Amino acid sequence: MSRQKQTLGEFIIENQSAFQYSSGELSSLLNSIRLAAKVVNHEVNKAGLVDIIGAAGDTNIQGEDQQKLDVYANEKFIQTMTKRNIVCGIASEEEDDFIAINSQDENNGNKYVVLIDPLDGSSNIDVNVSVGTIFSIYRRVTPVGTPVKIEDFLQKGSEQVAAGYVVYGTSTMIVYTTGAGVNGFTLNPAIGSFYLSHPDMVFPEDGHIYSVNEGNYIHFPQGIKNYIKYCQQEEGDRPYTSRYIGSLVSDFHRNMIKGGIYLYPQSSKNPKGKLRLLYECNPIAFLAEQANGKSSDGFTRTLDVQPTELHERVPFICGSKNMVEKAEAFMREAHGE
Ligand code: AHM
Ligand code: MG
Repeated sequence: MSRQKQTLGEFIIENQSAFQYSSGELSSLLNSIRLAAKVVNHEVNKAGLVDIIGAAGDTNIQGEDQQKLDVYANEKFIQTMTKRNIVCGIASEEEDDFIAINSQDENNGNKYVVLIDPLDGSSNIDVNVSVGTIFSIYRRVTPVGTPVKIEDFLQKGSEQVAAGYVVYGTSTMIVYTTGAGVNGFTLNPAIGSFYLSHPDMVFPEDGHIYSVNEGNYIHFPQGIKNYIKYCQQEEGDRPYTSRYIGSLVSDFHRNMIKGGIYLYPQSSKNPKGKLRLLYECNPIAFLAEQANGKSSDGFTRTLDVQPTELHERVPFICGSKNMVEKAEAFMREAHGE
């Protein structure tokens, strides 16, 4: 069979044995994410029909309440993973606390916890701009068959066993890693299957795109201001192109394919940045490193940060290796290092 025609389902099974902890459990988990992604994709694609089928908060023709899409996506992902009984805990950007799933049952041998941002960039939905789902998978650190605890979720990003995203864009894609490179699969909506379309994705080492919300420029640290000025200078292959969608998944996806850097730094408004370490930065950082890219807060590798709370935020700089290193050099210089 030609590799290009491989479906995601086939790919998951064929690569199961290459995974060091292979037991089929991770494959089932990835398959459940694949299924939920299809359901959410269907709903996201109807988002423009609000005038016809009713907006969030309305009651539809079947007497069902219309939900906001981020709430819908949250429920779908949690339901799919809970019903199939393949994880022992889930933490979601949409929930205040983590959810334990039969984890106190001593017959429950499930080892994995999932952290998820069910619909990232959801303010873009109303204007028909792409959004994404981001997920991150760890092995629990507490013993199997005992209740999951907060420490199962507060692991360093370097402990991830898998991570990925779904981008609901001009086409819908799942991109994921289990620590052996990054592969992308595109949904054929006519058939409802994801096909391997982007095998072995890698960041170009250098790039010409910088992605940052420049409206916050005045509040940025000096190192970031200096780096942005560097991107805009006319010298060598600069000035670079500025591209900012405001959907992390889409900005990252484009930068990985074309070469670029994404920055959401700390600012006087958001002293720890805006993005969440566990639901957004760690999974994207794992993908970046697996694709020969780099990710840090300007000083520390994202995957080395020890989380202290579920909804913690961190400054985030991620993308082509040489670009991230340049931004880090500007940060160090501004700190007098
Ligand atoms: P969200 O989790 O509330 O959707 O926020 C995350 C999003 C990212 O996808 C995006 O990169 C960023 O927020 C954009 O923020 P801003 O509008 O401040 O530039
Ligand atoms: Mg988010």
